[in-house]
Amino acid sequence: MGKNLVQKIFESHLVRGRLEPREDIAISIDQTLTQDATGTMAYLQFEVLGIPRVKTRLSVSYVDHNMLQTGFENADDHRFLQTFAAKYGILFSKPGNGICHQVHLERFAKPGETLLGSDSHTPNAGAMGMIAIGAGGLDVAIAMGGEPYYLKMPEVVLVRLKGRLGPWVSSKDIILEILRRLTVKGGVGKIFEFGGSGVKALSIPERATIANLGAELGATTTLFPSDKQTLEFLKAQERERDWIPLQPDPDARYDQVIEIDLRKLEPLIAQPSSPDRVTPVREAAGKEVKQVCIGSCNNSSYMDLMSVAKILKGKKIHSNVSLTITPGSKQVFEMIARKGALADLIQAGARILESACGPCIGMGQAPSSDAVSIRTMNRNFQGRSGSPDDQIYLASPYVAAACALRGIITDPRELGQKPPRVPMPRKFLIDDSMILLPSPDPEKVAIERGPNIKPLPTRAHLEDLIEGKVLLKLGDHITTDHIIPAGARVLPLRSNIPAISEHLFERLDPDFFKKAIELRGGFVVGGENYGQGSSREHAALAPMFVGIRAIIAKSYARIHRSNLINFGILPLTFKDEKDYERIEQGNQLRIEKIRDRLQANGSLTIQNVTQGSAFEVSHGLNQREIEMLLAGGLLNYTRLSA
Ligand code: MIC
Ligand code: SF4
Repeated sequence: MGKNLVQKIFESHLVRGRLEPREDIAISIDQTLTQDATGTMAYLQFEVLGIPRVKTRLSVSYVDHNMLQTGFENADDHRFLQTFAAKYGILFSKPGNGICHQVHLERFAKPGETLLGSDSHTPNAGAMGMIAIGAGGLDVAIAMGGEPYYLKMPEVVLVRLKGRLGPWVSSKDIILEILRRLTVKGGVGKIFEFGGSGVKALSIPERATIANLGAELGATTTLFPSDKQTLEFLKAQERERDWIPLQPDPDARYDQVIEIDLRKLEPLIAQPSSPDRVTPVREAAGKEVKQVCIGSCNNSSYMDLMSVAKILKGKKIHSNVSLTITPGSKQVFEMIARKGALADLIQAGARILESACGPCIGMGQAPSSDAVSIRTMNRNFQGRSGSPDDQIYLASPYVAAACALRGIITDPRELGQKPPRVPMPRKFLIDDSMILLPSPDPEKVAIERGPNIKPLPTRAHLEDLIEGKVLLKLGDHITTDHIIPAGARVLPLRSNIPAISEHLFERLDPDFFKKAIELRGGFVVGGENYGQGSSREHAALAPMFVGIRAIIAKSYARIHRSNLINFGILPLTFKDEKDYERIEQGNQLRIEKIRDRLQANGSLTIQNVTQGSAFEVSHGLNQREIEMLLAGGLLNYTRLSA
């Protein structure tokens, strides 16, 4: 029986289990990446493991999120990360070198290898034919310690592309079309493997746009073959030696097949406030636009920005529009500068931002009240931009450029017959001077810990009885941005759990933290896809810190469910969804004999003390997860089994 590409890479990394859908497996990890907003926690956790040097082939620590230095906090975190990397054998990508996913694609992603990253858009590197998975920081810490990564073998979906994209239609529209069809939970438990004749014409940056946004489907990852395009890109990055060809067998089997005829696609746009609210641009056309943001880890490549510069060259953006440009990396930044494209963007009226996440995560550039903002990014969850009533639309650089010129939502096909041509450069500008190598004398390196770096909160083993109030009852698709917001105010507290916990659920209930502390914890009830979006483990650490021991929801997003387990919080699901309807905020709940029931792998009964009733919940935990929970989380579990 022929193998698909996912099976081939998993097979060469399989440590435990069988490669059948939904089987528990463990794979070895070749590379890891962290960014500063999740990295500080990941490294504090790695430190607890007591291992002198990382055991991975390559680990890179990036600084790209917490770049506004309005106080000492972010700069302190950067110093901690730099000294930590030097001591423990990790490459350190300095602030200014670029956004983790773009830099990793340029300099490190390698066909056939595995990458685990503490950021949900790690699958970006799947464009290079590698298995790249987003996870919580603790999972990444454990992988740096040489342990395999555990997951349920996902189903493999073949996305068969045929034909070629028409003028002004871009790879962003391919993934927006998939989001339109499958929604933000359509990819949970799945890997999307791209194939078909239409793949051949897509360059690596175009593939990365798709793989990156695959995270919004809830997918485990997205994977492309390694072919001529891969070789061409690696050659241009002076990394030809990293290339191997990788294709599925001709008779490979897939669990599902999706077909997309590229000729039929048109420019698309995701409307506020979910990446799957996709419609043709022409249907949203005419709305007044006040802000356009081009860049982020999506669509910030050299080719993306060159094409925007060519569209804007010699023109002026609309007087009502604020346009920002974020080059994805120093490589991109310097190349557009040397080519003169940067000057074209500046003359057109663009505001140039540093190579960092910036507006994408609300680190500046919050739009004006109720304004329509067109962004080439990957997330438009309400309020993420920093303005509570934001109207964020997601679209390609072509659409963004057209909107910046006209000041209204505009189908880029109105700009002319064809977009300007931007070929792949034969050579990218290679300068790795902002990637620091680890110290050859690690014992001499002292780790700098400013006052913002607080010790890791710990937790004892799981209680046998959990009792408390339903502190919050929520609907479907609660994102980790709802649970722990990011943005300029909260992000600097990522290495300080007591302080960040004060922001827990603040956008949904400003008194949540006070209530949880007074009542010493309680329960949170959620709907479908609870915890979608970011990999931030603070969305589990902060609940743990305030004493929450169980969440009850209809279903969970993959990374958040793992994070809950990692920090000893039970991710329970309703057996009968009517029980979700019955339960009310403020109800007193009680779960008894938890340890015995889990040890016997049985379901749990929740007594609703207020209503005088009881209902059953399932946990769906495997044996390893049960043991982790009983131990009070992954760190305790790992130390016990060491
Ligand atoms: C995001 O896009 O939400 C982030 C910020 O990059 C997160 C990571 C984080 O919260 O630090 C992600 O995608 O995992
Ligand atoms: Fe940064 Fe935004 Fe990409 Fe997250 S999605 S890594 S915040 S640019």
